[in-house]
Amino acid sequence: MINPVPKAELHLHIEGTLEPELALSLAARNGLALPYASADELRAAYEFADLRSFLNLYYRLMEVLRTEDDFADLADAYLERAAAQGVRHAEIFFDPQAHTGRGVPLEAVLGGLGRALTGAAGRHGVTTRLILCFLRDEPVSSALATFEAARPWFGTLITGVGLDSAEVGHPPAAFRAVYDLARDAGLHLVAHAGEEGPPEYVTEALDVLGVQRIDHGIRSMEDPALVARLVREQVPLTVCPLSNVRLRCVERLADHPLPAMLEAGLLVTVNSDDPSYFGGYAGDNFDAVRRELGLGEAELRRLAANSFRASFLPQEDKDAYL
Ligand code: ES4
Ligand code: ZN
Repeated sequence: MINPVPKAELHLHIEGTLEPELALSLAARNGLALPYASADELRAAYEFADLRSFLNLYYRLMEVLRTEDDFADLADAYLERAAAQGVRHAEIFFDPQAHTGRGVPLEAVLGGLGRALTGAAGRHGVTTRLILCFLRDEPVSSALATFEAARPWFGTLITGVGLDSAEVGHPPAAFRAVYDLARDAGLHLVAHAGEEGPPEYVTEALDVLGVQRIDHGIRSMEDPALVARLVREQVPLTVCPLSNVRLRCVERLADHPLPAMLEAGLLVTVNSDDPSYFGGYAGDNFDAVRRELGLGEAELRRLAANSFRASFLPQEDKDAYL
């Protein structure tokens, strides 16, 4: 790590931190068979044509997560790695429907994540937030049922909602009702938009869902009027450079729009998305953009400052980092 600058991680799916070694050991612990004999064999399967092909492996592999201890071990391993890469604050997504849909109780998921996150400040020097994501390629009725089931954890463990999974063909507006409920419950609101989907999905997430941040948002750059609005309103965009290359949203890192986004005055941050699958954690993403995009010290400091500004930390905590 060349640049372990203190930073906040704002776009991180906890299920996407499942490293091959942990997947194999959890499979063994739970008496499950995986069609991969070794971590290297598993890693060799990490070759993706697009978001859908990644999601297929992501959902397949998370089947090894069964018990409260599994979720605690997953999150604790992530937080230890994040701390080593300069992450001081992590706002973590999880996909409850991907677990309850295969029979894992919400109590096991949240019991395990809660245990790891509660201990993270003391164990790893990392403060945390947890954001419940709805799967946009599942029915809205499932999102609503998940939201109601998670109510006991609102305001304590869960402090926001998001929207993820297969984007194209699943515009944000369908989820208006559940976002209205989340706003009424005092939760923060974010959504993935403009990763593979068009700039119109970004506008919809802002206008119909009322989100405070856009996850990815790189395709906003295709619409100058939208860019002007995002700059004017200083809407944070949680950009994930290595993810964009691995999922072929961007052909090569050298072609990534991040420098143009900074130049335009957008409130962009650099994040890791699914670090086990995409080649690196937060610090690795910072290193990659410094190396491949020629960003200088001033721009890296700006990205780190943006990560705290765009976080859901209280202002006095942000001020301590800025
Ligand atoms: C995701 Cl990269 C990405 N996009 C949408 N949903 C996701 N879930 C996990 N990673
Ligand atoms: Zn994501």
